[in-house]
Amino acid sequence: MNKDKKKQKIDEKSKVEDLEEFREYPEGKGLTTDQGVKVNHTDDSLKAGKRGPTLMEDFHFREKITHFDHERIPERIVHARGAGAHGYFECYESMSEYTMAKFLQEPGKKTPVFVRFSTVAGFRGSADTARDVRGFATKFYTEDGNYDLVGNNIPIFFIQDAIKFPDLIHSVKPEPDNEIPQASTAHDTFYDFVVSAPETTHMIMWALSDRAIPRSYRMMEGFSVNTFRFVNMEGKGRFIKFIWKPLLGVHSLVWDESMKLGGEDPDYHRRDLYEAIDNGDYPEYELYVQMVEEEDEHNFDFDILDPTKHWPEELITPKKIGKLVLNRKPDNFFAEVEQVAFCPGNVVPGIDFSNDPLLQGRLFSYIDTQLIRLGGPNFHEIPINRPLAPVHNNQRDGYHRHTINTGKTSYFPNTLGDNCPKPVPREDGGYVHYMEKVEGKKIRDRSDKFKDFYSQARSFYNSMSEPEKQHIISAFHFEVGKVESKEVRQKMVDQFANVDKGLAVAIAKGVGVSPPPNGADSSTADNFPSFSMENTVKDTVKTRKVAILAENGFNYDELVKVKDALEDAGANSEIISMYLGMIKADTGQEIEVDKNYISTASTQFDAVYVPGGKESVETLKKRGDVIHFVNEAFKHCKAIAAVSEGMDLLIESDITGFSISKGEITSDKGVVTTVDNTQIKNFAKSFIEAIAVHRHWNRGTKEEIPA
Ligand code: HDE
Repeated sequence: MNKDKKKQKIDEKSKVEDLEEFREYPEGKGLTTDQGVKVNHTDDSLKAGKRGPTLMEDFHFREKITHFDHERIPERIVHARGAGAHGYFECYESMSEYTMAKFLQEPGKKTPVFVRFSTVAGFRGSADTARDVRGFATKFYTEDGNYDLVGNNIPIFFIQDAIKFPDLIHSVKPEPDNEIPQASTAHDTFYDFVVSAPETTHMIMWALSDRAIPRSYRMMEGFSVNTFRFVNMEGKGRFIKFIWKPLLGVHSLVWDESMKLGGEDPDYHRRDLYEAIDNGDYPEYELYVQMVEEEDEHNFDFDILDPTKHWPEELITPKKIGKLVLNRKPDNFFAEVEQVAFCPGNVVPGIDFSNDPLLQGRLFSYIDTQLIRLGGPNFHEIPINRPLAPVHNNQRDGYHRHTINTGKTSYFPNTLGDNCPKPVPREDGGYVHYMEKVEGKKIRDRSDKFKDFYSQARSFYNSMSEPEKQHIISAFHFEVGKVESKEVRQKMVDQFANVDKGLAVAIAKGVGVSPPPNGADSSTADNFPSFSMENTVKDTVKTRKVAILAENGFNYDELVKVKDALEDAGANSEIISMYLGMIKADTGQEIEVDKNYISTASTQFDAVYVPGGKESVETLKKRGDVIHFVNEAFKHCKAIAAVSEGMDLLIESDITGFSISKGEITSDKGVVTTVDNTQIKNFAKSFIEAIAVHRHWNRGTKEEIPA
């Protein structure tokens, strides 16, 4: 349909409605060919006799097989594995003082969006929970055209100049001789690159932190990474970076858990996203912008154009400007998630680029990759990529052209077509590039401040809580421990001595090389609390998943009252038992089991609850898989609660190092217990508080637990 004829108002649903003309509904319909011819038999090809050869004239067979043969397109060279959803962005307050971007002018204005989350290194079929950076790409379908905010969940990047991107990615992808390992940085070529390009140091600190193993796409931040520019109606520019902050807080898995989930549920993040939308628990994030006045460009210890440097929130306060809500799953994964094409170069009036050399290269790469991935220059016409704003220009033809351009002129200027489509003046919304003065000699070099590779890496380490530091050291042990070249392992230790000597000594110990003779002391570096996930929001259990372990003979009240309290607080719970079907309480009521121990694992829950009931707990205590379930949840630092006889299961398992109730409700290191089931309401409250903490890192003996 001609968009000019459609109503021009763009609201939160307009992209979803725009896609309607392309949706196909099979319900109650007859089978047809691609030509619309009704098909009356699709089980046998047309043959010359019952046992004879298939005939070429069987157009239905030919069409069906041919289409199948051509179903695959190249996967993305990076960010191949992902999941996406529709939603809207709502502006909180007018940003007209800073930008003329139309979607940021009016409080309450809603703009439809499509978001794709991804991992970077793995192939399209790889596991969601691999240690990796996550992509967080948002397409805003604004009235001024599409704006793509193509960010990551880590605020900086490995390299400073896009020219090194192919080298970086060749080193991280599976090695070329054997295509091993899948979706993992833990191999020789990657760390060989790291030690050869020390600008990677800061990013490695983030990538080996818990940021790289998020609990959920719904619980991670998003960063523009690159420096952009806001430009207002008067033409004044400011340097900016964007941050998405999830309302549920920023939370991670633990490494052992993320590895196990890779096998137990490789679709863990994708499933989590779609389940949340199905349950009406729409993922929400607030958009913040950090702004730097042009006159302050050089007032920082770091160069604000250097993508390996973060803009600490403590130095450049983020301003909250709006909210993103994801409220609709795609109807068809290929048509929407696979074919969506993001490009950081898709900007609208009011948003412009900086000279960040990584960004400059990105502006070229994305369109280039879409040309091969989506098969030609008309990928902007694929429904998910079509802007809601009308498109008029003299671009013509090419593979898969949909638009039927009318008229004789496909050139400008012209007289035969009244010079249309004509350039639009700035006042009427025509995009005018920011008039930045640029001069210089043609050189292959970078600004001096770019050459400080270590200061922010030190600040990052110094800003971590003790458990976060321990997790980083363990991540180094895993990653560098997988490197076969002893020389590269030694170089890693020597390089990270520039971050912190204690860190380097700890790495050396785990990977069998010499500790460094000298090194930096990160405790003298700046401390930025915003770098640490420890300081994130921990006031909600909304959408957290709780496993309730019960068998026949469970205590009905103890189970149901806690289950209800969890649900009231917004958490979800599932009953796990030996077999699917119904289990019976000691007072006769029946309740349906959601999962058994074969079909799930503790890794798929945020917390565990064991209600009492003598017979139920006696059965649980005898089962190795149940003991393993509890041990594993404890090892992964999850909240665990048990009431009355349920406490016996905790005693039977291998978990230790916390106090258990002798009467009153006891909550210690995330283990909440009570012998007194008349207190169930307060007990549930303590359990909910323990779940909201997300993980209880202060459990001393968890390494000794056999799970
Ligand atoms: Fe990308 N990146 N990238 N990237 N990137 C791609 O484009 C590239 C970088 C990011 O869900 C590719 O369509 C270069 C930083 C996301 O579809 C490709 C450089 C950040 C996605 C490409 C970078 C990103 C991509 C592959 C300079 C965070 C997935 C497929 C070193 C701000 C988007 C595609 C989606 C995808 C190039 C670095 C984010 C090859 C040259 C920094 C979220 O064009």
